[in-house]
Amino acid sequence: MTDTFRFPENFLWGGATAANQYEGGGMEGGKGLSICDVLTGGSKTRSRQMTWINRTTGETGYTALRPRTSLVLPENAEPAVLDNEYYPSLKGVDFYHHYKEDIALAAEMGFKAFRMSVNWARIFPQGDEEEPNEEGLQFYDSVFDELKKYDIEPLVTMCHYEMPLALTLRYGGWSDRRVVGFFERYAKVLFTRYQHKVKYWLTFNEIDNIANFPLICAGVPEYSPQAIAQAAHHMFVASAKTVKLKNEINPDMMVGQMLAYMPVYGYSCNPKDQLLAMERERDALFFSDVQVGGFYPAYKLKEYERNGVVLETEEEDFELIRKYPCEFIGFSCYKSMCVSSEEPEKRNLKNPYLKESEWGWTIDPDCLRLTLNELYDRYHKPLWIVENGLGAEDTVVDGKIHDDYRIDYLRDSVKSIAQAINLDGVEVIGLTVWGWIDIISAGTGEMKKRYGLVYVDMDDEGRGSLKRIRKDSFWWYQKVIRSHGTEL
Ligand code: BGP
Repeated sequence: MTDTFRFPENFLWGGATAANQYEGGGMEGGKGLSICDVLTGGSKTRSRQMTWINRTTGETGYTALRPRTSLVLPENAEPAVLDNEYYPSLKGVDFYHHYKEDIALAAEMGFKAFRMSVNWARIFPQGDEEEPNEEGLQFYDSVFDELKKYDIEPLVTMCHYEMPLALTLRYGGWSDRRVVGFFERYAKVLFTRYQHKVKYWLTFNEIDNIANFPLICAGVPEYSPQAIAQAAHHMFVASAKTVKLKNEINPDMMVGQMLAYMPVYGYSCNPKDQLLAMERERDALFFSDVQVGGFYPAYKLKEYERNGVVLETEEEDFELIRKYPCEFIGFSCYKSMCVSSEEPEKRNLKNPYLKESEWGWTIDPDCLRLTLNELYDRYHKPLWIVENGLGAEDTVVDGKIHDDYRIDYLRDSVKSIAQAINLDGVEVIGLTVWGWIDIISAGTGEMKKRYGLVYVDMDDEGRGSLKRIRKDSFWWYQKVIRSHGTEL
């Protein structure tokens, strides 16, 4: 094998999950409700819905959650868990009761890193309390201790597409400045308690997705440029304060940013297509420019001016943002996009050079090398691919799952990362394959959109034994890790 495929000895191979899709135990251990706990499952063609109850009349109902749209519930309606409805996030795939078994499987594959998230509402059930929920803290103590047993490094997201529902109802989520203080308190509790167990932290999962899903990303029901910009600003301030706090409590820890990144290709060599692609890439890069670069870029300030967006800020904000940038960049990268100046309203055109997954996501391994280079050139900070993988339907045949399609996808991804390291000199900390064990899909709430190297016996309605079964990709990844990426 040539040097092109050699990975550094200390490369952190592993897998990724998120509490709202994995953990379950949604009503146990004193946990409060999170936003996603009141969402039903959807499908490729049907959006997830928020369920609600009218406290006066007792009437119940459903409101669809659509991208780039405000969530408006009927008057007097409050989000609620209804009887006889299935809520994927409340159950996840029950890591809450299976964590020992799951971590043993991760260790068997040879994981060096394990990405997970702490469920904010398990620590602060309402979000605005003074004191944390000790039972919740103990749960994560047990999980981190179990990881330690196998020498697996946790990578912990502090807010992965969830926050206490009460923060949305009482404050409108991150659009309210007071939430910065609640997050600071939460961060302080996590850092103080886990400083000797967790080194790597990520603040907000896919922060740039706030522009598509302000409710899921930031607890903001309103979809407007003003509401989104203001909430994002508060998150930037919170991010800087989190880094500052970390330095004060224990500078050995590292706080990273987490970006959803998709290279955007111009459909043709028409310069107008390239300009449009540049603008679309900035939709994501703006967030790393602030959180990692430490400043508001001029292109965004101009856009705010054009759209009449006026930020409410405090004097110290910009200084904090400048002084306390994130120390590494974690990003998810699954696919690329394609845009044309002839149809600018279309956010993504079919790329004739690429195949697509069953869920219509392009299969484009080169997007990893492109992203790694783009981000490294721009910020010169270490990078971590914290999500990549293929969502596909699996079939169990005689108790086995032959998922060559997933192996093919991941093999090409690993090659692309190897090229960025060996040909381009990009500094890469690790790779945590998304949904290394089958979990609920964030976008559709389905179970059948599986990313796992380990199968979980459960269907879209939460029925099944929850038994864990090693797929063919499990053995493949084990080999890759053992050989430091030289045997693909
Ligand atoms: C990212 C999220 C994850 C995740 C993944 C796959 O956007 O950070 O939470 O689920 O995408 O998306 P999906 O589950 O919709 O297939």
